[in-house]
Amino acid sequence: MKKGLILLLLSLTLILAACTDQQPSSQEEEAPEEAVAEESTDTTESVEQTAQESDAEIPAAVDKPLKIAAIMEFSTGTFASQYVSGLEAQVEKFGGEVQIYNANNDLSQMANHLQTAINQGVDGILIDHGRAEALNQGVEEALEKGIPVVTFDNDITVEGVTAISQDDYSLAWGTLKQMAQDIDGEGNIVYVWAGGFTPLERRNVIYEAFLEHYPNVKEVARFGSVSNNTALDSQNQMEAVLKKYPEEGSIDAVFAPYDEFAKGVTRAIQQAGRDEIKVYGIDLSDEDLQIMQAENSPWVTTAATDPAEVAGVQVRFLYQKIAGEETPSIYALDPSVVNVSDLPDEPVTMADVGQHIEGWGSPNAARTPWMDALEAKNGQ
Ligand code: SR1
Repeated sequence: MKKGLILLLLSLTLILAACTDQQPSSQEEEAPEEAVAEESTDTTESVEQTAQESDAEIPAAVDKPLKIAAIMEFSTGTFASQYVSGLEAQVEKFGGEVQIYNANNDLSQMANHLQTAINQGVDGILIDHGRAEALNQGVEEALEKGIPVVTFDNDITVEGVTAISQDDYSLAWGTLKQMAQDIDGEGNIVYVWAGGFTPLERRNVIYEAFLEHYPNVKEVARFGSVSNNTALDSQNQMEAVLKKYPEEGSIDAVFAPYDEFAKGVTRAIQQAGRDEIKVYGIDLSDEDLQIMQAENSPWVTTAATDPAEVAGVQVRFLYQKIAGEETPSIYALDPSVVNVSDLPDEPVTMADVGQHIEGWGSPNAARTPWMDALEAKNGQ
C-alpha cells in the first residue's frame, strides 16, 4: 500500500472516530479502527445466518399477521421506490402488512406520522431518514409502549433501537477513490451536496478528507438541494455551472453522492455535449444502470448497495425484535463499487448486477432460521 494511502486511511480513521452523527455502538470503548472494522465485519457475522432449518419453531409473537408502520422522510426517486418495494416484499413474505407514511421532506410531518403509528398500536416501526431532533421523543414513546423500532439512514441514538446504514463512509470512499485514480490525483471537480440528511452528512466527512489528501484536486463549484424533483433541479444547477466553465477541460469530474444528483448532472453534461466530464455517483437502480450503460455516458462509476436488500434487512431486524431476539445497535451493509467498465455491453438490471460485480448483495443478513418457516407458512 502506498504511503499516501496509508496516511489517508489513518486520517479517515481519526475523522470517523470524531464524527458525532454515527450511531452508538456496543463496542464504543474499543479503539476507533476496531470499532469501524467491526461495523462491517463482526456484526455481520453475528447477524448473518444461513437458514438451514425451514421447520424451525416460529416464535408466537411473529406467528400472526403483524401491522408494521414505515415512517419515511420522502419517497421520491428510484432509491426510495426500490426500498419501499423491498419493505413490502419482506413484510408480505412474513404474512404481515406494512403501511407507508411519506412526509414529503417535512420533518414535523414525519414526527406526526410517527405519533399516528404509535397511537394506532402497530406491532413495529421502521424509520427511513429523518433527524433525531424531530423523532427522538416519538421513538422513546414507542419503546416505552413496547413497540420496537429499527431505523435506516438517520442519527437517532435511543437505546434499544437498531440503526442500519449502507456504510456511507465506504460508499463515498469507494467512488472517490475511483475518481482520484481516473484523474490521476489532480483536476477541477464539481461537488453536488445538500446538508441535513444523515447519509449525505456522513459522505461529506469522507469528501472533506479526500480534498485534504489530494491538494491538487480543486473544487470549482458546489450546489445541491433535495426536493420533489432533485434530478431536474440538479440538471438545472449543473447547466449553470457548465455555462460558467465553457472551455473543454475546465472541469474534469463531478462527485454526485446520490443517484438523483447524478442523473441530473449526467443529463446536463450530455445535453451540453461535454462528455469529457466524468460523473462519480452513489446508488444504483434499473434506471441508473440504463443511464450509465448508455454509449459514452459521463456517469462512469457508482458505489451502492441494493435498496431492496437494505429494506429486507431492516424488516428482518424488526421481526427479530418483535420475536424477543437480541439485535445489534448498529448494522452496516457492505457496499460495492460498480464501474461501467466492469459491466458487459448488454443491458444489466438490478436482478443480475450480482453476476458482474463481486461481493454484490448480502441476502442473508439478519436472517434467523424460523424466518424460512414463517415465509414457507405464508406461501412464499
Ligand atoms: C437525501 S439522502 C439520499 C440517500 O439516501 C439513501 O441513503 C440513498 O443512498 C441516497 O443516496
